[in-house]
Amino acid sequence: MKPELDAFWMPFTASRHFKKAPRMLVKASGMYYWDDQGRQILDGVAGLWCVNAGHNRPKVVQAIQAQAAEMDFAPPFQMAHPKAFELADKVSKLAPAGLNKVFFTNSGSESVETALKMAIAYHRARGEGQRTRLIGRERGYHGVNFGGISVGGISGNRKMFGSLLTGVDHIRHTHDLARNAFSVGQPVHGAEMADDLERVIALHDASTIAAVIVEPIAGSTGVLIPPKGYLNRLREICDKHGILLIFDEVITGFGRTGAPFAANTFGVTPDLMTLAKGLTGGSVPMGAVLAKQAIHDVFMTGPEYLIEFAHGYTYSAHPLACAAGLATLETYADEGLLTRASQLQGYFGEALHSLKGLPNVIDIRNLGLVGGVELTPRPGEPSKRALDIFLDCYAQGVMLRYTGDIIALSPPLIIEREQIDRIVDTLRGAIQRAA
Ligand code: PXG
Repeated sequence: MKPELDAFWMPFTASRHFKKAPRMLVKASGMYYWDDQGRQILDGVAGLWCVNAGHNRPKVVQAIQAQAAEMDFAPPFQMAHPKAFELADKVSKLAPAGLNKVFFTNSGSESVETALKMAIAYHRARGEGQRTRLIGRERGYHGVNFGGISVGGISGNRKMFGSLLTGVDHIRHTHDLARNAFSVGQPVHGAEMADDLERVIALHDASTIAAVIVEPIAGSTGVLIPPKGYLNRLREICDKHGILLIFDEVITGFGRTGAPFAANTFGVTPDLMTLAKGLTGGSVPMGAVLAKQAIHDVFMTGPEYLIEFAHGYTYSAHPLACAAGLATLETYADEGLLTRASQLQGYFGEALHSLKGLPNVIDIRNLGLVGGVELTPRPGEPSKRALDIFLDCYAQGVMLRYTGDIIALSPPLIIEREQIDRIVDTLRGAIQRAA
């Protein structure tokens, strides 16, 4: 290992393995990265599910540069700057009807913590302070802070960190290979899996439950598309019992599913929605929570000179992030990117499903411009086959993601058909070689 690589303790990385053969990116534009060897790499995963408009888009670059020169920072507590209001207004107009309040954070993890706190505080403010319990889902990913890993359903992210939040429970995940393998778009079977929420409610009593949080499509655990009717059923059960429904749209937000948000695509509106990633296209860290008017308004009581919601971050609505967010939304609008996935999903899906029949491929799933290819694990070496495929693709100049033995695809929404072909052809070769 080169000594200069020693100090950086890397996030979610097999760091000793990485530092022996680093994959170092130094430049990006549009659909491509370049590495430190000058190789061009096609980005099949939008950086990390975030670069939805493609890399280094001119409007975004200029907006960040101009903002950095004009005003670096403005305190967000008891002070503000105009772009924060402008961006909140634009995001609220883009959001599903009713989600018209916007609280800014700096990441998806912070958005999740913010939404969970909002849910508990909301019930308390309206006199139901006993509603403190939070319900997540197996195989859910909601970032890495304590609230997020507590409602999250990934044992690897939980087991090292003690007892987590109390008062959390989980409903079952929706992955059902036996009935739904090789589904195109939403799987047909499994709406009834939402009834698992009734089981959890029967155990704890609805009067103790503040909120249910789910990703409309579970991204990190391998692109699990919700069965038809499942999210509607969750919505109905939450309504019946006075429980808030939170959609974590950190990945699915900003065009990934073919509409601005997965809530639009699936026709189900949550009470709170967490966002990050595509909000600034990854250019400057930023997240947000969208809330229904009625949730916000419950806090607006008491003397006007007092702070209503004791929560926020030094960098909430940071000027650089707001400038980047405004320019990113403009780029989405200029190029129709927030609905582009709906035009490409047929082509993308067909290309991806052409991998059916290759050795070890046990499922292919897709919706909008997100896809997953699930493989049988090598005996005794979980996730190694997918790692080999990921490394092989990277060596061929295509960057993908893997999680467990699942290859995940979520390219920038500017992708062209030839680039879809290139990604799928490269993946085909790598799957064959990893047999
Ligand atoms: N919620 C969801 C649904 C996410 O996908 C977060 C919250 C946390 O966001 P931050 O900005 O705090 O990282 C995420 C993040 C992967 C992968 O490989 C996915 C994420 C992050 C890192 C890796 O699938 N999603």
